[in-house]
Amino acid sequence: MQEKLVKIREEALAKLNAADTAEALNEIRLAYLGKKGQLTEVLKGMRDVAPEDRPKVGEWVNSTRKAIEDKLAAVQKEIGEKALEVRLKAETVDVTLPAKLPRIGHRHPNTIALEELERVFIGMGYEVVEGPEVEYDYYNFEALNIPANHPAKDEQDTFYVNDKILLRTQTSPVQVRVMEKKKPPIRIVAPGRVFRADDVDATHSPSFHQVEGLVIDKNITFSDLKGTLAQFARELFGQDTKVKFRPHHFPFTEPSAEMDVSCFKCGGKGCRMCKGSGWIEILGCGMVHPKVLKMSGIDPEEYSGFAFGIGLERITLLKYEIDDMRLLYENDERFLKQF
Ligand code: 2NL
Repeated sequence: MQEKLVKIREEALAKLNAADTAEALNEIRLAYLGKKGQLTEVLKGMRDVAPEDRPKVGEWVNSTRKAIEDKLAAVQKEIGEKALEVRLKAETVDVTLPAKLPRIGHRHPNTIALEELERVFIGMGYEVVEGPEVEYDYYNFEALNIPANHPAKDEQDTFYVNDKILLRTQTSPVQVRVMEKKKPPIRIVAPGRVFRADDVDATHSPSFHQVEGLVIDKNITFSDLKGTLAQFARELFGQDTKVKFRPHHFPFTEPSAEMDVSCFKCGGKGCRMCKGSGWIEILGCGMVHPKVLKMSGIDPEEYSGFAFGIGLERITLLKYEIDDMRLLYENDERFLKQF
């Protein structure tokens, strides 16, 4: 019996010394200590041992079991440490490798043009104001001297939410709200998205952007309008830029005009950019109609003012010599990353 136990121990310890994986260890554990293992078999043989020898044999069995268990634990620990070492080596991070650079976007050409425009007016003491894109018919039309049956209100020109609420067709309603709330002097620009029920082509879109401006104070004259807008044109298109005003009509201004700038590409000689005329149309403007002042609670006997409206996309297309407005809305990266 003792001999058998010594043999079991030596064999088990030798196998354990050679084992190098957790699976191998488990197999050895089952083979010697498991329910059908060799030591268990020996214990079953106790029946045939004389009663007076049983304590001694039991002790042998126990010491053999303990020797195998101790060795098993030691080898298990060793294997675990080796595995950890291998893993740590494999997972080494080389902190000297160059980082992956994140792709950083930039401002949309429309935003670049808008911020340039805002900068010019802020420099002249204007405040930038914004307002709702969904407006009351009153602020978009009525308060701007465009009455109920005016052709500018044609349903085909405007998106209506219901008969009192619509998508604004200009940013003037923002300025009307300021006139109602604030006592002059007023010097504001109102940039923002506007809507028209237009089909898409190279120069039209149902949603585009406008920058309107409004100045109201005592003794504001058409000279102030001309001087301000000429200065604006020079800052935006260069100091040599000339301006000219052509008579026009808007319901909310009287008199009204459209302003052209001398072509910044050819200097006025005539080229493809200005279609040979030497001039480029830039904005609409005029002296605020007395009726418009009155409706918003400003006394036209005491105050006067001028206003203007600029199509932002038009400025962006000119600035970057882009010939199709649709490019601004398609968000094609190959186009956008050029600016
Ligand atoms: C254009 C013309 C214009 C205005 C907008 C305005 C606003 C108020 C009162 C009076 Cl609150 N006028 N805005 C005036 C003249 C022209 O826009 O062709 N825009 C692209």
